[in-house]
Amino acid sequence: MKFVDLLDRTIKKNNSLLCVGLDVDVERIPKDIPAGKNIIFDFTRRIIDQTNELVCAYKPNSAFYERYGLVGIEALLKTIEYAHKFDIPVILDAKRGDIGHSSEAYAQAAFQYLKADAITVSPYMGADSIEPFTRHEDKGVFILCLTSNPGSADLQTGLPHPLYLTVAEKVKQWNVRGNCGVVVGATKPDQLKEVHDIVGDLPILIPGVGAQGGDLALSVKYGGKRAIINASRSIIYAADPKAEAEKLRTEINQCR
Ligand code: OMP
Repeated sequence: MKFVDLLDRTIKKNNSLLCVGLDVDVERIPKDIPAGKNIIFDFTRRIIDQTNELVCAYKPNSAFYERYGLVGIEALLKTIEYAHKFDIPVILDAKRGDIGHSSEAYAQAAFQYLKADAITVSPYMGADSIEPFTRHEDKGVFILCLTSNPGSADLQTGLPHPLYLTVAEKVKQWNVRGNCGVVVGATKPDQLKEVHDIVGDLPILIPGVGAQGGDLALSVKYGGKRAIINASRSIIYAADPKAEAEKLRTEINQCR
């Protein structure tokens, strides 16, 4: 099944645009989960058990697993496999992008080894760095358009014709197989509207609500019908992740 169809099906089934980010920090895992080599997967499995009826996707950020070495990579693999038991699509947040044959190696790692359904990539190296990902026609490719961090002003918004608008225009051209999306931070709602005006109904991954203080209502309003609203820390480290996910899903739906 194509990523966008899987996404649409899950949005509908769970009546949700919420994406829970699985950014694991062993120091913050609740103490009732036993320490040891399975701690990371035991934690993500619990979050998935608690939230799988409330989300449209999960987004593990690869860095939070890679930093724990082999144990972390194994946990990432098992986390993706476990999310699939509930038919929830997984967006691997890896922000890849390199010369063609290196991008193809990254794509194989993400799609064939880890079995992610979609990936985040950087547009910096241009079309031939993106095509090795979009070549995998059933997989989704989210291209960083305007990121949520303060440093996005250095290159993305500071130029006479802002780079994020050029990226949005390019993504439309690159979307020949219908599997591209863009990433726009929830901290930039006005620009999100501009991007949506360019890319239309392409999926827009919108991280930055919760811990980064992004604007939820405007993100939903301007993100369109495939706005994927991601929150990581504010959900997975809440005292009750299920209640927090439920609350955020409801808030999102009230703005739809
Ligand atoms: P929280 O701030 O804890 O909700 O986490 C946000 C997640 O989204 C992290 O994994 C970030 O790396 C990621 N992210 C952003 O915060 N801002 C962006 O512009 C892009 C991403 C991303 O690509 O997911």
